[in-house]
Amino acid sequence: MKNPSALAWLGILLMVFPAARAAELSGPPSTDTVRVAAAQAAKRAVDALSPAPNGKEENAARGLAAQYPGDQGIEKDPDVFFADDFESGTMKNWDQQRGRVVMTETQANAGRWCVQMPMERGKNHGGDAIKWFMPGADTVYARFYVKFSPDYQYNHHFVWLGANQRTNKWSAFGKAGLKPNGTYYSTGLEPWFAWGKNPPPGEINLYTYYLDMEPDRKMDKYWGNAFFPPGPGKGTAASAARYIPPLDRWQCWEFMIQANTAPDKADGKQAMWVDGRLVGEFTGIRWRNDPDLKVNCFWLEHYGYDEGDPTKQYWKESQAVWFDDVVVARRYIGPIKR
Ligand SMILES: [Ca+2]
Repeated sequence: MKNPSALAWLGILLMVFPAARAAELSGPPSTDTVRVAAAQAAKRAVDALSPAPNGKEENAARGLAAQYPGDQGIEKDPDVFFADDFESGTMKNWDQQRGRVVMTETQANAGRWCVQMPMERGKNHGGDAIKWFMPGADTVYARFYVKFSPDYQYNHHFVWLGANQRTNKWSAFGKAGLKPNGTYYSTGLEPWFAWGKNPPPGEINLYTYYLDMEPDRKMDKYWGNAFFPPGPGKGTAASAARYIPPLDRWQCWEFMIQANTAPDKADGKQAMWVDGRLVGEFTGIRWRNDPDLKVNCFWLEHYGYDEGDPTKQYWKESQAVWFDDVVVARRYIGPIKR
């Protein structure tokens, strides 16, 4: 089933993500009204592109990757849960993959191989690959390299870290629109188009499901809450602090979740980096009320062109992303030491 039809693909999605994808497929045209409000509130939005992430530069020596030039051997580090440079030319290191996942020997960030996930209008919704590392940890970082096609537009959802119950590896999936019940939390490092205010591929933000998240009061639904740079609060879309990633160039993205230390304490955090520079750091997050609920899943995803995709008016026939050099670890990883 290399190229499932749109219907077949929908069937697969509904089987695996009954609530999430069904909600998105059947939901109203603009599901992310929390973000609409944020975007509308951003009256002070500036049109100038951010030239570079405006956070402080991470100390390279602090990064785990600094100890492993070329990432060689990094997968054996005791702090690493998972690493894949795709040099096997396969997706054998992943637990599962779906949709358009294409191994390619051209354009790798490092080595010979990388993985391409194209998205083709009317044919598919992109592709994805999932890796679990049960039972997981309270603090998890994920770093990957990404490149967008030169004429890329926007997507609906992107790369994700999730916390599932030890006894149910799917508990964080299929929760779009639902009130958090303490059995999961998740965050996605995503580019957001801000209803056209942000040029492609959109500004990076963390799209987050957590215990104390805010509902969409108009719809009485719980869509992911977006955290925009620079923190520590949620911020607003298309602000002066936004970071718009470049197209047609490999770049190093990293994000982390640190769970709260007690059920009643909002002392958790999350953060994101581009090319080793801190872009956003967000605190005061109560992710969970069960200390056993740990971050244990990494989802490499390029998803869109679905019925709930708010970027519909910008769709083109096809667009693609390439991924390479994935590392998931207990501590800050940082860019590859070349
Ligand atoms: Ca590679």
